Amino acid sequence: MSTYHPLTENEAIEIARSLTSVLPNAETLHCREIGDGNLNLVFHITDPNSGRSLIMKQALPYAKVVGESWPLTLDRARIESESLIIEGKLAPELVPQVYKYDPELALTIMEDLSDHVIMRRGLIEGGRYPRFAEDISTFLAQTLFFTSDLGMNQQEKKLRVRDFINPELCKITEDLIFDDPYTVSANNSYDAAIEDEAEELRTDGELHLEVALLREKFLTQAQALLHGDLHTGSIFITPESTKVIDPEFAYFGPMGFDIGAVLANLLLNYASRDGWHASDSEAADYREYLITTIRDIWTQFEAKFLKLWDEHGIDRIASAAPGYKELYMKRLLQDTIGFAGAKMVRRIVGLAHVADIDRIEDAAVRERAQRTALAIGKSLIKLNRRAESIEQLIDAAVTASSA
Ligand code: SR1
Ligand code: MG
Repeated sequence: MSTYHPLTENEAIEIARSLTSVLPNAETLHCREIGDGNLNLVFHITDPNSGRSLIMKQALPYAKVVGESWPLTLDRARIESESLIIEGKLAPELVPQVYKYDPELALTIMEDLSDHVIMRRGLIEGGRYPRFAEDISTFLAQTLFFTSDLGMNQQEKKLRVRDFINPELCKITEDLIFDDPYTVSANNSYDAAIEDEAEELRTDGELHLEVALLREKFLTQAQALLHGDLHTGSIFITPESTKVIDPEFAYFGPMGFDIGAVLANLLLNYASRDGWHASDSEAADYREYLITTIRDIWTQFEAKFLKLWDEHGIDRIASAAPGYKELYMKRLLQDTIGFAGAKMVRRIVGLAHVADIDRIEDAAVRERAQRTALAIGKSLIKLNRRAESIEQLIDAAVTASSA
């Protein structure tokens, strides 16, 4: 059983039986494969007698969303389980507990979070999450600061960079975010109604320059250990709790890529609201909630990151050079805004879309949401190097949605 092969539900049950510390005295176990993501199998295993349960996530040797024609390394299961362990130490309570990692089977066995909902779905349904800004800003500040040269020994960091070289998963990002949307690519997919927008993306030189600069950062800047795919489908949530899952795209890259991913996915939801409310005023009210959340995330992240720097900074030069901190935070905001824009654009014209927009049934409302998301995305990409404040991101979103 231990040689790699995709597990059946019965095999998953047999493995679960050996985890007696999580499922003690289990007699009948139930198992369902519930993976609805782009890449992996996910087994949900429950013991109906005790009510205990766990999740088993198995990497497939190809990208499930495309098929066996797109081979993919199983090493991503190691990257994911090691990242979860690091994140769990830096941001306790904000990631699932890992019970076991099996390298042969590319299998991570972890805490079941099915009392939470996937945040993308929660937002589509109009849920409000009062803890989210506080939790995600803590997750970002803790994980990014303590894996950067500001917060960890710089020689140890280089060894960590080696452990998290993740070329195949990074290549997906490099293609899907920084290349395909701006060219004719077989990976792209979008509604015929927005062909004019796709054409504009292929010919806008100003946009191409900014995307090339963002791509250069993604390729070269090993600033901190990123989650690497921090969209709202990678977050489990309730009003009282936030759990970040799925860090298989983890690698050392520019911090703004993770922060931008969170903001981009809130903005994609923002662009979709007319598709999910009975009245304009309800949609406007929810958009206001999203904007407040975005503002709070950046403001709280910035305050927490600077506090960590003051209290735990290990880099004498970075702490002492006059003006360095201010410049560092300004560049981080600019990267956040640029990567947020790039992440929005790819979700409208590229390979993997978001349900927030794709599941809007009315074609005209869906088209409007797609155009709004592209307008916000493009304006953030063009704004990035000039940005001085999070209010400029907010203004760009409000302006694009009221145009
Ligand atoms: C082929 S994988 C497509 C997308 O799914 C993941 O969640 C990442 O966002 C990736 O770009
Ligand atoms: Mg994922």
